[in-house]
Amino acid sequence: MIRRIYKLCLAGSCLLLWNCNQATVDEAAVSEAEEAAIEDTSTASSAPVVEEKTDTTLQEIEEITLRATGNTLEEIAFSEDTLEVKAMSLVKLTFINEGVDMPMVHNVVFTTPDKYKQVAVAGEKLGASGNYVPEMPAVIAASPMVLPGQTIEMEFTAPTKPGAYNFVCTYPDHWQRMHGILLVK
Ligand SMILES: [Cu+2]
Repeated sequence: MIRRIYKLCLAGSCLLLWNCNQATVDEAAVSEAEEAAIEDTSTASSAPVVEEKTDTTLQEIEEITLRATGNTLEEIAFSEDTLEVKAMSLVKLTFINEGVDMPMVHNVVFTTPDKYKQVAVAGEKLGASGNYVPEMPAVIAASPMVLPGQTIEMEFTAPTKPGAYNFVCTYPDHWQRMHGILLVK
């Protein structure tokens, strides 16, 4: 009887040992994978860190004001046809909605060159649930929707590459009259 219990114990401890070995092997595999993941992350994040260094302290600030005027679909317009900013500058935009009545809701969306119509049409399709601003690479920066009489302030970094970019209001049927050029110098 005692011998039998001993045998059982031996078998049990063997099983335990085997389990332990398995666990050790698995842990090693996991930590190797983790190390690889950490290495990957560090390599990937090293590039943007260098970029940040170039524009935080020396970034120029451009303060600009844009107004949305008019109180009907036939009148609506942006107060400026062209906004001019320096490449890579920090743009601080004050956007004033001078509309009075409720349908005069506006936003200002900055886009890559000649993409304002495409962005506005996609925004229109997206509708109110998406705030009329599509998630597209052509969108550089976008304000929230601004109600009649409201003023908002927003900030974004101007594109690195000089050129004639655009800005547009993506509220349905506004882009035809409400668009302009963001001249990046
Ligand atoms: Cu508008």
